[in-house]
Amino acid sequence: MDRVVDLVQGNAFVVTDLHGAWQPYVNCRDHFIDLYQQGLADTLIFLGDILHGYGPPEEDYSLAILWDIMQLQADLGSNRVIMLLGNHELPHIYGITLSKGDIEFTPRFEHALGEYRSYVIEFLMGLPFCVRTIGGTMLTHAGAVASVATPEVAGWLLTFSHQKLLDEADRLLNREDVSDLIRASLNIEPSEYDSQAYRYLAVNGPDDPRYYDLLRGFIVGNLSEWQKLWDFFFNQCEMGLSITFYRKVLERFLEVYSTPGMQQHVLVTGHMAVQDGYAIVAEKQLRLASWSHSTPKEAGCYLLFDVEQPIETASDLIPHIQPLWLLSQFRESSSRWTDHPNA
Ligand SMILES: [Mn+2]
Repeated sequence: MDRVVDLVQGNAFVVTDLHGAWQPYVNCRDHFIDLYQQGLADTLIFLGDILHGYGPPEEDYSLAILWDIMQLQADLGSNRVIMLLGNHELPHIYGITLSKGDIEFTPRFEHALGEYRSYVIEFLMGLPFCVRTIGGTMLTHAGAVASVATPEVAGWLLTFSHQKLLDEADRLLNREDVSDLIRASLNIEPSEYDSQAYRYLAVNGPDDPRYYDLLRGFIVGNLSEWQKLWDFFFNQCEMGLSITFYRKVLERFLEVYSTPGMQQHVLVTGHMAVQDGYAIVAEKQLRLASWSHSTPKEAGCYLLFDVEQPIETASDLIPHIQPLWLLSQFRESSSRWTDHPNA
């Protein structure tokens, strides 16, 4: 499967990391539609991490947003609405649990899926990993990391098959003694498996066709391929490195994910916290935060740029960064959207 979308014309409207926040999502969507109808924007791009609110369940609209994006894509076309995979979507494809400190992100969404499960998981499995533009701006969820910045790994990721990895895990699972595996991998007695499978993956007992998905997730997480896949979606970029070294990693990354005619010079990402909505990293990366990762959140930004305009350094994109929030507009639209579906 082709995991890259190449854009050769039009204006791209880019937002990142909404993490289940309904009102910011609606602001982005409606603003894009306004611009689209005026002929000022052509492609809406989400840079992943739509899922998983950090707050209480009643404020987490992850499923409602994802469903709305799926509808919007069906209405406008997959060339108009692009959602990239992020590290908060990826675990759900594999039944892997994601947590940070005390926060367990994945169970809430697994339980919310219900009758939507097969459509949503199929949608997540089909998501692209990156966008390249003719002007040289590449978009992806996280940043550059040495482990995925080789031609071999790039070739593997750009045509990635989730099904192949799942099939490999199923093959290994069938070879194992399940009780031993439960004890060794999950560190529980087999009698406790039912409740754990329910808790993490909403699996309803031994008759559920997904009964062993929790175990399979553990197997996937221990495959060497998983680590490289995860590195692409979750990495810390320049943190812990000298900026000179990170710049080299970044340039290598951009080089190996380029093709002739689609030479990429600048990387646009979300994923990490940013003061006032955006930051330039190592001259070649623009880190954008539309809501969750912006400090303060109301300083969140989107990017609106002509994909044909040649871009050489991240600062070339600065004139195209716009604030998402005008507080008066926020108050007005908050009262307009009181009937949102709850996730
Ligand atoms: Mn992320």
